[in-house]
Amino acid sequence: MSEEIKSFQCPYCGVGCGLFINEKGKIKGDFEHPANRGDICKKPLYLPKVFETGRIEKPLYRENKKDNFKKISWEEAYEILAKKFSSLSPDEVYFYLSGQLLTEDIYVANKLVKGFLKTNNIDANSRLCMATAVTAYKMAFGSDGPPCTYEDIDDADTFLFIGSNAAIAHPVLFKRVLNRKRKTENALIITVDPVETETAKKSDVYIQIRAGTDTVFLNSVLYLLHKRGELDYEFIEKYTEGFEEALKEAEKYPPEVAKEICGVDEEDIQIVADAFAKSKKLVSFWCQGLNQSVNGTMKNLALINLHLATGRLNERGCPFSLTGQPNAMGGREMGYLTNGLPGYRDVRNEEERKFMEEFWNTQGIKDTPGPTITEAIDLILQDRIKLLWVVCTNPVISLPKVNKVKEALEKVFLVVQDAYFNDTVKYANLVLPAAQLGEKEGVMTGSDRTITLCKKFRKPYGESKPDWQIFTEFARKLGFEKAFPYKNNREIFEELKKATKGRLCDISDFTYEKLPKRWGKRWLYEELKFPTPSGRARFHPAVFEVANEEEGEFILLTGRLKNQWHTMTRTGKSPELLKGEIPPFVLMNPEDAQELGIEEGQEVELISKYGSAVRVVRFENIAKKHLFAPFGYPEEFGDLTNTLLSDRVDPYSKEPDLKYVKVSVRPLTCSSASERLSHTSLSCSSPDGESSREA
Ligand SMILES: Nc1nc2c(c(=O)[nH]1)N[C@H]1C(S)=C(S)[C@@H](COP(=O)(O)OP(=O)(O)OC[C@H]3O[C@@H](n4cnc5c(=O)[nH]c(N)nc54)[C@H](O)[C@@H]3O)O[C@H]1N2
Ligand SMILES: Nc1nc2c(c(=O)[nH]1)N[C@H]1C(S)=C(S)[C@@H](COP(=O)(O)OP(=O)(O)OC[C@H]3O[C@@H](n4cnc5c(=O)[nH]c(N)nc54)[C@H](O)[C@@H]3O)O[C@H]1N2
Ligand code: SF4
Ligand SMILES: [Mo]
Repeated sequence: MSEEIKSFQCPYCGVGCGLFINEKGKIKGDFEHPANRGDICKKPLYLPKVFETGRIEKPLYRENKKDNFKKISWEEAYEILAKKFSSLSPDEVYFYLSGQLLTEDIYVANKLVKGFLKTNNIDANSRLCMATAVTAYKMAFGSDGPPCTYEDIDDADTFLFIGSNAAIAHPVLFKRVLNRKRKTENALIITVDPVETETAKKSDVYIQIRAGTDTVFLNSVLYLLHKRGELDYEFIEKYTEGFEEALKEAEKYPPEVAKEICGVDEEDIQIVADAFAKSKKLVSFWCQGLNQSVNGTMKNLALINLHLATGRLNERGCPFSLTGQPNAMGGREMGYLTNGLPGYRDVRNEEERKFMEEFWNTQGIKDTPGPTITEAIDLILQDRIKLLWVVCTNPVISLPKVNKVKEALEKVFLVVQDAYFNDTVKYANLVLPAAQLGEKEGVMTGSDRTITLCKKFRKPYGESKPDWQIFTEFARKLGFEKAFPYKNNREIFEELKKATKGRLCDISDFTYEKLPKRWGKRWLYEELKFPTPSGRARFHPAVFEVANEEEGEFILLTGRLKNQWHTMTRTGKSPELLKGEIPPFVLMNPEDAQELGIEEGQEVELISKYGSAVRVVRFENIAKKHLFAPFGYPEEFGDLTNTLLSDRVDPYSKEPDLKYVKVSVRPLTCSSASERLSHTSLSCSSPDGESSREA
């Protein structure tokens, strides 16, 4: 793309499509971008209409949350912050970032927090998203980063989508898969999901699995392939370690055992085994159906085990974790989680820590990871964290166990740095207006490691500023002028890229002018040498576990809507995108509904150990005794889905179990069903006459 063309990476999903805005202000797909080659989905088309709707214009402040906000200047905002920080110890403050920030934003924030405030109290919403995939990739391959690229779609014949509804969550990528299928003889798409999603409907095989049991299913496939002698024993011998232990665990689950646990047929296990044994090239995609689980790391490992055991890496296939957010990858490269440092470094590694101390010309980076965001919520309630700075994420809607989160947000001194008035602002003491996409410049990394420059094409709204600039100015206010000299984003990029030199994610020779460009080889582990101590990829026993802390007849799953982006601060303002997605609904199996005397369109109250929410019932082919509710509706649409969820986490990745909670269903009586489907009001009475909202 030439200089004049205002190109950028889509601010929504991790496919990382290259887009541009034309002279008429319309957003189009960039034909020269390798991620999408001109393709685009519906969501970004409506961005220009909401650039200015509901934006935060000026810094706002109130010491007491009961008071109204007062408009203040940036200088006053920094004064307030500097005063607060000087009265708190490093571990009494906490930063909560986002995979939707630019890499430059993330780098500056992380440098300030870990390098100069000297606390590792920093995490990101990737904790709710990619933390599990990061953990599993590191355990198996010794390093993070998807081993393959989108080009691997174009010569594969078999695709497995497990715990991924890519048709709506990664639509341009899914279209690429469908295209490939159209052109390929005997191509096969298999989807494994408790819900017959749009992805499942467009697949050749749909396997309806009981939620939470993927580890068993995938172990069973491994068992079966070994029994049939269809593993790639040469590959296992030459390039891996730990096979025997992994197999031993898998042997607990012969198909006749697994089918009972997973609620599938033996034939389903055979189909997937055949695919791994016989296809020419098999790419498996996964996302939150595997990651957001108490058993998430094990689910990931069970899938990676299958790839290792069948030699399905590089030309023969790959395990491809789909990243959710547009720059979750950039965040990972810059080490924005509690343990990370730039260049895929880790605070626990002395050499890596020392390198960054020298690089930043500082000392005393802490050698233990900080608490994760769900742990930080507890620490707030224990009065051990007193200031929370939330950047580019909307935790009051997206964190689990919302009632507890609200209690913490009410208690803490809350700084919200956002482009829009989101629901978290309601709990803030200090609000900092951030410039959004198009109002700032910097880079993002998509799912397959391609880095794209997002150019600036409009003035920042009101007094809003780029996130990197806010952190830079605040760092200077604290006296760190020398370490934060940045006058523009380019200076930051020039610095951060040097921190990656010699690392797996080496971008030290990248320049803004030569983007988009992918880091690493097409196959990250092309020579089948892995950054583990032995140089081999590692099998791990994938041990099955499922939460059993609640009672309730149904398992509630949560996830995404086709045309909405998370908490709807932008997409929710577009009537075109809201069509068909409100009122907030829950998917239910018609047979389950019949047993409870529930009609389609009827309102029900979902009740868990942690809270309740009213939803309109829609029928879907979903596993019996399972329900699925989208999570992102803001409070103006009614009860928050996440009030129902527990905050238990996967023990390895500390990613919350966002896709599994037991609930009971209470039918509410309402007027006619068809009417209910078309309006958004959620007020109606339960059969015994009391108001459901107060119940
Ligand atoms: N339209 C749209 N697209 C998005 C987003 C958005 O908000 N809207 N958000 C982006 C982000 S950040 C992310 S992380 C991705 C998420 O993308 P996905 O993970 O694909 O989307 P989800 O709807 O969260 O969950 C995927 C599927 O997991 C299934 N599932 C639940 N439990 C299990 C289980 O135990 N096993 C299996 N096999 N499946 C299970 C659910 O039924 C659901 O269909 O989407 C990205 N793309
Ligand atoms: N139940 C349930 N809960 C979930 C999930 C689930 O599947 N089920 N999924 C989880 C996952 S995978 C994710 S990724 C999270 C997403 O959850 P959130 O991150 O909370 O959701 P978003 O709506 O994407 O929030 C982004 C915020 O950034 C603001 N923003 C946009 N651009 C900028 C900018 O340039 N700068 C700043 N400072 N602000 C900006 C937006 O206005 C918005 O308030 O939700 C998680 N929560
Ligand atoms: S597929 Fe994802 S990155 Fe591409 S245009 Fe759609 S939301 Fe944006
Ligand atoms: Mo995500």
